[in-house]
Amino acid sequence: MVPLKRRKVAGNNSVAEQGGTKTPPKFPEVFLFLLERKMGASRRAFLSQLGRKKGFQVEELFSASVTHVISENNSGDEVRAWLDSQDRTRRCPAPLHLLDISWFTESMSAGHPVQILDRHKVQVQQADEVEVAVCSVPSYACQRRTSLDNHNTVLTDALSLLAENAELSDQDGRGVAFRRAAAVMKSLPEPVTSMTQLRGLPCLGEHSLRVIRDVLANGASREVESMKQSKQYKALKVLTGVFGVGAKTAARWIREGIHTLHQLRNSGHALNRAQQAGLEHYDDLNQQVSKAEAEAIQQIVEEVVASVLPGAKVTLTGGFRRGKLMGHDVDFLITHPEEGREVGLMSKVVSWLESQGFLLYQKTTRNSYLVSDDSPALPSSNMDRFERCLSIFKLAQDQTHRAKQLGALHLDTAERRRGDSGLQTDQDSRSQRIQTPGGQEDTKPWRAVRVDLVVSPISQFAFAVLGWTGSKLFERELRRWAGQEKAMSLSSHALYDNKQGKYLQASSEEEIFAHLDLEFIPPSERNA
Ligand code: 8GT
Ligand code: MN
Repeated sequence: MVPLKRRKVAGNNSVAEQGGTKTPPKFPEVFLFLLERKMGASRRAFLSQLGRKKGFQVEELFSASVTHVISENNSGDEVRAWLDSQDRTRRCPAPLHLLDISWFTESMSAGHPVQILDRHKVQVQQADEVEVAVCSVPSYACQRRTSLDNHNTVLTDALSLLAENAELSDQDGRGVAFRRAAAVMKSLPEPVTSMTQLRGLPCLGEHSLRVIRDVLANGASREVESMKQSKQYKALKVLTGVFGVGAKTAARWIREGIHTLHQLRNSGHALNRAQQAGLEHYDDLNQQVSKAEAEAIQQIVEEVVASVLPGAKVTLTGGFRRGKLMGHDVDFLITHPEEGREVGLMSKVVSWLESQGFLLYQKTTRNSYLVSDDSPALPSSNMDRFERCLSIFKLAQDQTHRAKQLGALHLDTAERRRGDSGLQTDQDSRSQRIQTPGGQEDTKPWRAVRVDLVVSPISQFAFAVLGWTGSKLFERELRRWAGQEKAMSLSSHALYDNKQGKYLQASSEEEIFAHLDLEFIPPSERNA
């Protein structure tokens, strides 16, 4: 039992540090700000202290988090004029209340925030746009439609760069905050030209607002520009541009003084197979993949899949499914309408592609989600079924060469159907397939493209297609929505309802959105 006096202090001083940890505020939704104008500094200090004693959060400085502005002896227009002079944008969903001191004193006597009545509100002549500001942008990206039509690319590029830098610097929390801010700006129906347009928008933290203000005022953000020029950022970009190199490895190399590919090659570091391939095909892999190239690869994958398992279905996922015209890789999801028929499919597809010389690199793994995801464990029978192949494809550059690649495939398919061994193609005949009619090898008539293949059983297909369509932030927000708002766990395999203690089945993306109580957002509007 805590002595009465101590308990009182602890209870009353909600914002005080208690042994290093903050006690939760009594009214977490309420942030008061007392206007000093006409009230005077000493009365303001006294009232602020009183408020805190009663368990209210009273802000010293006016900021985005304030929900109630209390003034004394000010007209509505005076309060309004003061508010307009403040550099502030508000967050959803808290409306900003402009209140008279009477609301404050009544709340103090009541010991809680009393209901706001008309007589508590300061009277403003013209329509108070701040008070009526509607919260038209919901705060989870999965509640919004975000097409590719971005009206604020300068702002979103700046915020995305800060996000990228944070992620490359092992600061994922900051990265997500900038990604969310960028996503809100992407969803806006028109270009932002003034800070007042940001009123009521969610997910815009102090730092993001500072960057936006800078861009609006000066055309660019000083912070972003100097970051782009920094040695650290440049080196992180170059090194993580090598397929198989993550932020941690890059940071370690930078600490050893490695900043360029040249230095990496000469460092004597033993690179793994993925990194060797990444270094070898660096230029190709850092060049965007076009929709036409993605479609050419799709045709190849479809041919191979059809010959290995007739009836199996190939779906192009990732950014291309969202309507993007360019991407950094090509993602495919493969399934078969009969549960279980997909078992063993991946290894056959990969052997085929390899035997035809289509793969410059490949690594097939059991899906790592099952190990790392915090959703409940899935039945172990699923464990070996969900396979993924990370590969680097060798794609012929032009139509003639592509036709040859496919032609060779057809030939082998026919041979295979006759019972010949299509898998035994040797290296020589493989390389012939990219030779010109004269037998002379072009100056590299092909390019390397990153391709991800995933095989899913049909029972998990809807979850897999939703999970692999992206965008990354949209996926993250879907999972956050599921967890925080619905007490459910969503993964690329399943949806688990924690309250009912059971998995919810779905055979389409629409059904998953419905389980989550979300309006269906089509792929083309998931570009958050
Ligand atoms: P891009 O056009 O630059 O390629 O962009 P993208 O296609 O949107 O991004 P991506 O990095 O290729 O990822 C595509 C989708 O796959 C994203 O939604 C991402 O969350 C998802 N994804 C991975 N890795 C994994 C993974 O290991 N498992 C699953 N289920 N999804 C993944 O990127
Ligand atoms: Mn992709």
